[in-house]
Amino acid sequence: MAHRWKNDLTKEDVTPYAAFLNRRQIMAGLGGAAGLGLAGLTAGQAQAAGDEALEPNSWEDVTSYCNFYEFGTGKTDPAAYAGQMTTTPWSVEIDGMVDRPGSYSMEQILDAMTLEERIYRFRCVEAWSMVVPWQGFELADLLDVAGVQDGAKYVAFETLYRPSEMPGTAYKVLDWPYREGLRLDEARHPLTIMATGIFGKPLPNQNGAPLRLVVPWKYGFKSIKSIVRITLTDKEPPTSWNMANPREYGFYSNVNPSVSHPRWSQASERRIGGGLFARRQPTLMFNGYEKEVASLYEGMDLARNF
Ligand SMILES: Nc1nc2c(c(=O)[nH]1)N[C@H]1C(S)=C(S)[C@@H](COP(=O)(O)O)O[C@H]1N2
Ligand SMILES: [Mo]
Repeated sequence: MAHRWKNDLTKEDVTPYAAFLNRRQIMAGLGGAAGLGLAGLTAGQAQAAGDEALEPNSWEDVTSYCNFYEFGTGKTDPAAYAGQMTTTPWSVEIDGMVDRPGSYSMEQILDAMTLEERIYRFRCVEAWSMVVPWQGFELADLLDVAGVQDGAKYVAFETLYRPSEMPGTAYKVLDWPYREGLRLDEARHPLTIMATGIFGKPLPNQNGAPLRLVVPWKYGFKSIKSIVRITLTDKEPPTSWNMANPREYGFYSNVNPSVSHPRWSQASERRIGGGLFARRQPTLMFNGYEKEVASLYEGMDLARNF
């Protein structure tokens, strides 16, 4: 396909992020460090802490600490219950403002796409984060297969809704099916991917098999799982979390340390995976992808459009 991509975060590429963390952690170590648990660190140890923050999380972390409310609201519910979801056969309906609407089978999609790997930081609105090696393809490539028509401005996504295999949908915590949306330019951005795997293996069900969105500069809930419908539209689509609580969850949901969630700060995050150095770390604007995506929001008030 048109887009060729490689890891956006090789060891070399992430050095600026590590350096940023190191500065913060060294400063913290010199000042009131107790809260960060970094008192007494030498510069060398802080360096190691920064590097560690960029290592992918373990398979265990990524596949056992999950959010997938269709299987329950507990972090371990998806790993416990998502196994019953049937993912073969699978197809994705692509409709709305496209030249070639229709039902695209997973085989057709995989045939048309070249899978590659990218390591992305992943930041949940609940202020925890992970680093995940994904396999997938750029969403833009799939949109090109369907042929986006002039006038389309947004992309809407829907998750499978199959109550017989999804015990969590018995509870109206969200208005099922789970729905998400992006502006078309966000959807076409080369960082926006459709993931089909993690750690070189097919996606486990709890992580959104067989196909999920990953938008690394947005809070995790934008990364909708187990997608069965993609709709091109000229209107901002309704999204599940915004419908559930518009005060807490906006349409954009860009990672932004300076805009607090009403119930908790977004200034820092706890990296999942424990260990002495995996305490809170500062959250970066656009989750560290500011250079790549800030231009999408030029002239917008991000406190209003949160
Ligand atoms: N269909 C669906 N997609 C979803 C969710 C969900 O409940 N249902 N949770 C979201 C949230 S809040 C997060 S943080 C991520 C978690 O992805 P992971 O469990 O694979 O880490 O999935 C997102 N996608
Ligand atoms: Mo989340």
